Amino acid sequence: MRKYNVAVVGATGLVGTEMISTLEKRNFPVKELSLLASERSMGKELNFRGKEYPVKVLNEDSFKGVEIGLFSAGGSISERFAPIAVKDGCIVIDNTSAFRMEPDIPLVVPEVNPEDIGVLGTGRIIANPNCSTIQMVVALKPIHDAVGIKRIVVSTYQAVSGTGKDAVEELAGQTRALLALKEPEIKVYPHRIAFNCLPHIDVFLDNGYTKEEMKMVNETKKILKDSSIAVTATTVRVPVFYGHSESVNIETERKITPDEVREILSRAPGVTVIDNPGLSEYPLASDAAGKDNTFVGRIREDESIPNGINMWIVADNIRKGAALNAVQIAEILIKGE
Ligand code: L14
Repeated sequence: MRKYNVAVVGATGLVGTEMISTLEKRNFPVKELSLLASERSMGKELNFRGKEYPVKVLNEDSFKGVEIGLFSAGGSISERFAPIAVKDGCIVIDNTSAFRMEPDIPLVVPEVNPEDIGVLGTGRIIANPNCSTIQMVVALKPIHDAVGIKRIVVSTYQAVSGTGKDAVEELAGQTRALLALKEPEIKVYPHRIAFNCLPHIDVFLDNGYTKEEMKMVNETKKILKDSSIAVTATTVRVPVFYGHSESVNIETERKITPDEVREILSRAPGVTVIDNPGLSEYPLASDAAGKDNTFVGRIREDESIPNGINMWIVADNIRKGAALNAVQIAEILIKGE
């Protein structure tokens, strides 16, 4: 079996380290692994398959001979280095929002639109969607195929790990401080996140929505290839370390019952239905953390309209929301080889 030279850009971050362990866990055929990060990570080493790999400083020559580049070092790094990698013949799987809405760049969730990945070929960019979008479309695609979705109203409850290590430390530090009756330090978010909910993820736009909310709106239409679906989102940061939760309301073209939704989703790739309210069983961020699948529960009729369903969708934002989705894209890329 052919093996591939792979680079991880942003290797020391939460998503980068998860990408490395996902490549290992899924036995991705890696020939040479190149771990790239900023100056700050100089001197660090990371383990892959029992061997220590030095972290190298990302520069313009980093992509010579690299076939697949998994990027998760922020939008401005992708904007600068993805075109350089592409020129060197590398396929960039980019986890930032830098290229997602470019018409010529595929935006892919393997369970939803694998046909957009194509074959390895020469250098180009494939975008990995936003974490909140990924888990939502994994659950909604089979329903859209069955009865057509007209409108989606989503509110998210997003973990701090989406922001990175600093934010994970900030939630832990603020929680410790408050329980010790000390003043919490506020650095990463505009307000205290411990014991709080912030209706503010990414920056605010002119229309009053956040960029995170508009990513959910626009990416959903692109991935489902249906610009007629009406989508509106409210994205909220909650004091959870790992796992995004979403309250999702859909209006469908044709009637579908909660039982039919459960039946369809129980057969859907990448989905696990947990829906026994009588036993207090429903998806929880604490259970989804560390798992690959997207979990769906609280499936019930929206009794306020003729064709409406409410549900609760949860996934590990670092895994399916980022690292796993990117590695799944790479797996499909090399399948055609
Ligand atoms: O990939 O949770 O567009 O702060 C940017 C914001 C990922 C999550 C993206 C967060 C996101 C992130």
